[in-house]
Amino acid sequence: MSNSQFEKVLAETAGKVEAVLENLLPRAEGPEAQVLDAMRYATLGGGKRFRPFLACESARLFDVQDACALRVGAAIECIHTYSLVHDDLPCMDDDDLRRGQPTVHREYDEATAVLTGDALLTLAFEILADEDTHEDHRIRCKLVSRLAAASGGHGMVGGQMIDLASEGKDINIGSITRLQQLKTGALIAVSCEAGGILGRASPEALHALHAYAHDLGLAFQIADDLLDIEGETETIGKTAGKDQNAGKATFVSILGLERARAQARMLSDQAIKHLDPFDDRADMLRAAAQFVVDRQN
Ligand code: GRG
Repeated sequence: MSNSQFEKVLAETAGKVEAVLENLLPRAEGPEAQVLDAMRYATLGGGKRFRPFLACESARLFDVQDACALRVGAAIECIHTYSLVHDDLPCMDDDDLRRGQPTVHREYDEATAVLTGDALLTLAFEILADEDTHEDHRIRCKLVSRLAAASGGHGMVGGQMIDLASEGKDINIGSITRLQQLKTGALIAVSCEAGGILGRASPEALHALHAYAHDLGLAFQIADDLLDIEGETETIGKTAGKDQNAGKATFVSILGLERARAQARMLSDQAIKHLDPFDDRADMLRAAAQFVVDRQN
């Protein structure tokens, strides 16, 4: 499958997820309207919707209804968006541009950006806990518990903490791999796992999906590090060269451009191999592994 065919399907899924998010995000009304407006601004203002795509395509392997997978994808996107809003704050990465538009604290103010992230995080769990997400409360509970674990102190938040604590320090490839597995990889992994949970996948199938997501997440992060150096601000929608200018340790600063590129390709190939137990319904996931290393934004 060519990258343009893949991008077409990715964009179609993004459109469906946005329609679901548009409905699930509260209307900006009442005295609290500012935070509700900022939630809509942050969430509906672009983004590839790659994590919802992974949830939908993993769910497709087990013939899960689209509507359920899209709700789970929307919940994961709320968590991802919250992480971006908080990451852009002056106390963290201090960025002015995200998804090609001013960051939330720039468009509104810092307190509103903190509250926007908080409200998106909690909205994600409200969506998952709703009966419309799955009729079986045990499946809903499992989704809540897995997403909470992936997002929290031993997941994305933990990775962010290690990242902040590593600033200005010389860290090795093992440490950066663990940091990125938590910071970026955990949410990518749970996106794939969620499709399997919705579809009551066997432990073997869940294991294969997890192995795929592990390698995919690392390849995605290496590609992100490469884009920080090689991408243009207009194309990537955020300030290019930030990590490099801040002297941050990344896969590229440790491995160099060529070895980092080769490592990303190797991980992408390995991710595709993990999908061997699945039939051609996994072709989009195979194409996604190719896409992450070829993407320009
Ligand atoms: C603040 C709790 C907290 C966590 C922040 C994920 C994260 C942790 C920060 C984001 C910083 C960053 C740019 C990481 C690199 C990988 C990454 C998550 C890129 C952005 O994801 P994409 O490319 O973005 O999927 P879009 O805009 O397409 O959704």
